[in-house]
Amino acid sequence: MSKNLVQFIIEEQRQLPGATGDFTGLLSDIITACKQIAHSVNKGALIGVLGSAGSENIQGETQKKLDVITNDIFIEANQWGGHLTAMASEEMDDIYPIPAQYPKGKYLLTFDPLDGSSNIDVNISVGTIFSILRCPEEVTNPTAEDFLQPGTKQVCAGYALYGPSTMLVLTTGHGVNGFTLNNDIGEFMLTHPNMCIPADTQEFAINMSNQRFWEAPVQRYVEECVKGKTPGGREKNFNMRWVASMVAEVHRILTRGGIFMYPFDNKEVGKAGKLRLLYEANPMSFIVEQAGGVCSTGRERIMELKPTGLHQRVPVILGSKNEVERVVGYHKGA
Ligand code: AHM
Ligand code: MG
Repeated sequence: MSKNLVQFIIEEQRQLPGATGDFTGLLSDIITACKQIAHSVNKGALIGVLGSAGSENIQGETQKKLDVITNDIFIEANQWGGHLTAMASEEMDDIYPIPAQYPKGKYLLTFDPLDGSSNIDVNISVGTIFSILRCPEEVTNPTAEDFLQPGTKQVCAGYALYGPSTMLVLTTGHGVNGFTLNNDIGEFMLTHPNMCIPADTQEFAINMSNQRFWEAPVQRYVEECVKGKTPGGREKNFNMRWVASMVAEVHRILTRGGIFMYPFDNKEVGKAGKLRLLYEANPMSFIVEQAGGVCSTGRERIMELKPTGLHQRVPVILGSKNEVERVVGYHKGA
């Protein structure tokens, strides 16, 4: 029988001298949260959780009922265990310090509880993204500033994908492993060990409706993909996908390769892209790089950016090495 996620983490932790089990405890709380979210997402209309919550988050986006419910699930599951000092989420304006009645721990947790939530009412895959950072030493009353660490400082990153099956994909900096939820026994089982992204691909993902707002290097890359094996194009033909759920796109890329772009655009002044650095771009970059892929804004490696704000947005170009490097090369030449 394959091992479950907690067994896997305990075995990984045994390799690390001085490990206290704290991290395993935190991960097990995160797993509980993801199982609860899977349950809510799966029951959908049967338990009345679809539709709008009638509120807006800090990004000015209308919150779905499930955005709010899943945010609460994540907080409830992770605040009591004594592993965290604070949390930050896409759905909360400010950080969430661990309330005084619970013990505090040494980690910080950032998350997007339900990414791709515009898909929820139409029953298309959505996901949860999370990232674990160390709380700076001797900080007991954390501020947003303590979260502003580059992605290279992440201890762990993962996502849960609520699709035809529920999966949890994870890295602690030693490769990427995927686990599938066996609903009969309520455990995530190791089904996709050592996930690797092929260096080459013939599949790209981008929201083409934003084409007129892109910069020249992305215009050029996509134009060449679309032309394929015709004059002015490439040596191969390309296929295109756009699920509008980053978790589903990244999962596809981890499974069969591809390139995903939510690049810089000039659609709205002051928005350097759509996706958020701390709880979307950084965790996905950690996973993709650990699987042999590349992640860039077009100009810089995402994980080396020094964050300036909790909800900062960044351009994201990630996936198969040779294609991402090509796009980065076009930026250099521009
Ligand atoms: P969300 O966090 O508000 O759900 O937005 C993030 C999502 C990504 O999952 C997806 O890649 C992108 O936004 C879709 O954007 P668009 O609506 O432009 O297709
Ligand atoms: Mg999101």
